[in-house]
Parts: sequence; structure tokens; C-alpha cells
Amino acid sequence: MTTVAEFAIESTQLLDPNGQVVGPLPDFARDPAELIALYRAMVLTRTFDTKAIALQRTGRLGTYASSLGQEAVAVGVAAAMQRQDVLLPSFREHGAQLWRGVTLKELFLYWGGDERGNDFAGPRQDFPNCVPVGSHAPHAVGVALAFRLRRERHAAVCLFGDGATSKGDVAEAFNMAGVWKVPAIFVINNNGWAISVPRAQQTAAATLAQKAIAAGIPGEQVDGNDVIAVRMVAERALARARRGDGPSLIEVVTYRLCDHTTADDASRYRDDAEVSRHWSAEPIARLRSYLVGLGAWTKDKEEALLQECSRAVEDAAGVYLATAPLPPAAMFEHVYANAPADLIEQQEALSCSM
Ligand SMILES: Cc1ncc(C[n+]2csc(CCOP(=O)(O)OP(=O)(O)O)c2C)c(N)n1
Ligand SMILES: [Mg+2]
Repeated sequence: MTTVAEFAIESTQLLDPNGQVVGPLPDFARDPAELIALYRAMVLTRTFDTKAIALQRTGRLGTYASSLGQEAVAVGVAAAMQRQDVLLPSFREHGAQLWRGVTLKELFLYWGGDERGNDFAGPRQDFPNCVPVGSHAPHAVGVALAFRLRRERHAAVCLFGDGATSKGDVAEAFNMAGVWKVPAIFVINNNGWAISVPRAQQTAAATLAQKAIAAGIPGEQVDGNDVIAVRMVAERALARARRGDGPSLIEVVTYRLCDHTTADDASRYRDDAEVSRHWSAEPIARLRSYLVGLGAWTKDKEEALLQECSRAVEDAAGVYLATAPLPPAAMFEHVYANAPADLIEQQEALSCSM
């Protein structure tokens, strides 16, 4: 018998749910301004979320995937990235997109079904949302391989859910990232649920992070409601990638406090008591408690921030609602340089029916 591998999965938490420090804080966390920027980004994300749901409920936005309770995942990861890195989000990472410079108006357009929402004025190299579960993980390996071949010290950062880890595309991406040792960071937003499938029914593995081990890449867990820990762990993985030390997998453990999307009613398959229990660990109150404890945050600052975020979101929603929709024929644009015959046929059929 030969032991070929033994592993332990590291799990990082720096702030507990009450905002008490329980681990050595990284340097950036010594500067309250840095922490306030993370706090602001999470509050803006939640404000956008609330407005998006209200617009969907009143027939003015398409189906929407809320990130309630998971703001620290997106914000923490994006805050660790450098501008020239490439973000490959799934569909619950508005917080990361906003941090990277995607505008509120673009987000509203996208969720309103308008492709112009994906034509980011800011981070043009970032990928649009990927709604097919996990199919962007191999793309992340391709982006990372390109960085390696061009000898550019950037990384591809790909986020997906716990459910996506059961997909073949994701396993194949881990595998090839390990073989080619590319600068790719895979982030699992483990929010406990894949629509109505709980994590326990998703896999018999004790952690999702250990799925990295078989691919020969490091995997670890981090408390996904602790934005400081998420940023620190992501920064560490990115530093390794930039040094040429290859890919990493980070399982960010959080909880989906919301329905899967506005097309879902989670009360049909999930116990309300479970949801209530998880509210006590949510990321925004946790960082606020810490900031208040430091003397860096007050009621007045909180009120001013809520007002500022609400104004920004309302203004962007107003611009979105006043934007004339694209004509139906626009759906044929930007897909193929040379459209295949069946698409041309459909395009012609559409123009005849107009
Ligand atoms: C390939 C594919 N199969 C099924 C779906 C329908 N679907 C959308 S989200 C989802 C669950 C995803 O769960 P998870 O990966 O945990 O991400 P979460 O939604 O929890 O963020 C499914 C099955 C899809 N979008 N794509
Ligand atoms: Mg999930």
C-alpha cells in the first residue's frame, strides 16, 4: 500500500458573526478606509438587489437572481483582483461587477433583457454573466492559458455555485488548469442550495474545496460572510497565480438568504427556521459591528451611506426605465460574424412578421 495523498482543508475566519476579531487581520484591514470601501460596496449591492426585485415584481425587469446574504463573496473576491485580471461571473455576482466598474445602469439593462447591459464601458475584458451553470469554468482556463502564453502576470477569476461543482465542465476546468498550471482562481459561492437541492444532496464529499485535490491544485475554505477573510484568501491565491504557481480553488461558505431567483418560492422546499438562523451570520451587519467597535462608523455615516446608495440606484433605475428597448431584430446581432443559414431564415421570418 502506498499513500499517494493526504490532505486537510484549511478554513479561514477572521471576524466572527458578532464582528469580533478571531484571527490575525491582514494589513489592508488596519486601514478603516479600506474596510469602509468594502462595507459601502456590500451596501450598494444590497440596495441594487432590493430595487431589482421591486422592479421585477412590478413587471419592469426580467427574472432576477438576488445575492442577498452573499455580498461578501462577490465584493471580497473583486477587491482582491487587479484591474487587468479577468472576471468570469455566473449570475449572482453583481457586487463583483460593481466593484470592477460595471455601472448600475448596465446591470439594470442586462436584467431587463437588454444586451447593451453586457457592453461594459468599464472592465471591457470581463466576461458577461454566465447563466448556463458552470459552462464558463473552461473559458476561465482558456483566459488563464492566454495570460501564461503571453507572459502577462494577470489571472482569470471564475465564480460559480455549489451546484456547479457537480458539472463536468467544472471538473474538466480544474483538471486542465492543474495540468497547464495556469493563473486561474476558481471561487465556489457555496450558498447551501442549488435551487431546491441542498448541499448535502449535491455531493458525498465532506467539502467542496477538496475537489481541487484530485486535480493537483490547492483548495481551501473561507467564511463567505466575512469579507475581510474572503479578500485575504483571494489575494493570497492571486499572488500565487501571478508568481507562476498555478491555479487555486476557494470554497466560500455562505448562505442564500433569498429565493433562488424571482421565479422561485423557496418556502416550498426550505424551512423558514433555517433561513432565520442564518440571518445572524450575514456579512453586512458583521462588518458594521466591527467598524462601530473601532469607532470608525456612526449612525450618521450609516444614514448618509444608505441615502447615497439609494440615490445612485434610483437614478440608474430611472435611466434604465427611460431607455428605449432595442428592436427584436437586435437579438441576431453580435452572435456570429457570418450567421448560419437557419438563423438567417429566422431573421427573415421575423422581418416579414413585423
Ligand atoms: C446547464 C444548466 N443546467 C441547469 C440550469 C438551471 N439552473 C439555473 S441555476 C441552477 C442551480 C445552480 O446552483 P448553484 O450552482 O449552487 O448556484 P446558485 O444558483 O445557488 O448561486 C440551475 C440548475 C442552468 N442554468 N444551466
Ligand atoms: Mg448554490
